[in-house]
Amino acid sequence: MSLVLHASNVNKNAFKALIAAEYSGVKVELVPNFEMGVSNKTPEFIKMNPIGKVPVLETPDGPVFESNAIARYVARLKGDAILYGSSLIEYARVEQWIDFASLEVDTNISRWLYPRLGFGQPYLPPAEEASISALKRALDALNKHLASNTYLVGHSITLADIIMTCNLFLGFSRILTKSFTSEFPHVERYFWTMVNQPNFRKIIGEVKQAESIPPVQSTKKPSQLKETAKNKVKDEPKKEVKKEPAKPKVEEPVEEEEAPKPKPKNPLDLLPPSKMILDEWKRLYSNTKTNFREVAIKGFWDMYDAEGYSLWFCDYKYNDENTVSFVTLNKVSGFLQRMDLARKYAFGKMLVIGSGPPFKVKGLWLFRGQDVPQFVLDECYDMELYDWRKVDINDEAQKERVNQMIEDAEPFEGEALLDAKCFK
Ligand SMILES: N[C@@H](CCC(=O)N[C@@H](CS)C(=O)NCC(=O)O)C(=O)O
Repeated sequence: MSLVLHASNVNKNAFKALIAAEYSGVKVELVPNFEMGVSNKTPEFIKMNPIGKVPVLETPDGPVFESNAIARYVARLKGDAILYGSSLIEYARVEQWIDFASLEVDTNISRWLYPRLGFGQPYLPPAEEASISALKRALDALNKHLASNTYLVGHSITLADIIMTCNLFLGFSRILTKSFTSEFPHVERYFWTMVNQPNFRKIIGEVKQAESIPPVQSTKKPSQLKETAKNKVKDEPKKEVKKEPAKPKVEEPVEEEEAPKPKPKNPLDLLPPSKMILDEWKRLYSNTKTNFREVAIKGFWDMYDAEGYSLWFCDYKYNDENTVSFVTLNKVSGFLQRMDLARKYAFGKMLVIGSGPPFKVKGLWLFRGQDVPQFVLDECYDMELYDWRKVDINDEAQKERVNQMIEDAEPFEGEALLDAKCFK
């Protein structure tokens, strides 16, 4: 018998086991035609989980409920337990972060979100304030940890990352807007890196950050509200009306479905045509193996169109946090991955500089148009981790700096290069 997971395919608690299954090579199937509020109320379901909540995993040895327990079972099934670290202390830390993800992060996101959506606890402003400040405290601690760690434990993804990311997913997709999360830049980097890993993407799909905080919904249906008004007796003693917690129709907030809108044209496509063909420059860069200065750099300036394109230097704002080489390199790789959306309009070089920590990260970018494109600023949160300065190409010193960045000149500004990465 294979493992059958009872849940719908939009349930972040079910994602935990499904992603763990991808990493550990375990086959888990979602039960077909699961209907929230119906399938989990049948006597057969209640036999598997007496509280009637999802997810539940059916195993050859009987059912398991509670999503973290299910994810642990799946992660350990194959015996090698790659998702649990490689020592007793790592195992303990995986458990530590699983508890933190559940009790400090998920609890506070849920206490903020669900009352607004009209389920669970009634909406009470002081309770909301308390959950927001508890959530900020948790995210601040997580942010500090992630400033010098790519993952929660050790040097690869563990079950703790899977559970933390699924919990953050609920927040990022429903209530944690950019203006809230930008206070926690390392959490942002971590979250977007995780959800873009193929094993996460396969299960969660594309993630979009909430653009606004959901408005407070009434916990009563319009018909119930009418009833309340009708039945209100004049001399009824004044007492707080106890709100019936509304039964969730959906097990989890689901991305609201929007009618597909025609894709607006990127404003950069509306600029006057340029004589510079970005792909030609990228080809020249990639194909030049010798005489780089004479061939590629000279070719670059020959084709450069200062009206259709602009050049930008960027400097990482938090270089003193770059104390671990591979974490710094991962940060830069993540940035370049997230710049994928600008491939048609940009070319970049990112240098990781220094022979020891703290490493400096500096870059050079060529963008279509005269500004850093707005859609890049909006969609790639890494942009705000850097100071941006437009290159003045009439200044020979700046031009020479551009050349050195394109050709990975070493030493660069007197220092060795740890790495040079190219976005093309
Ligand atoms: N601690 C549980 C929470 C399960 C839970 O709250 N499930 C929700 C959907 S995400 C549910 O089944 N709600 C239905 C209900 O409350 O009757 C877990 O992690 O599995």
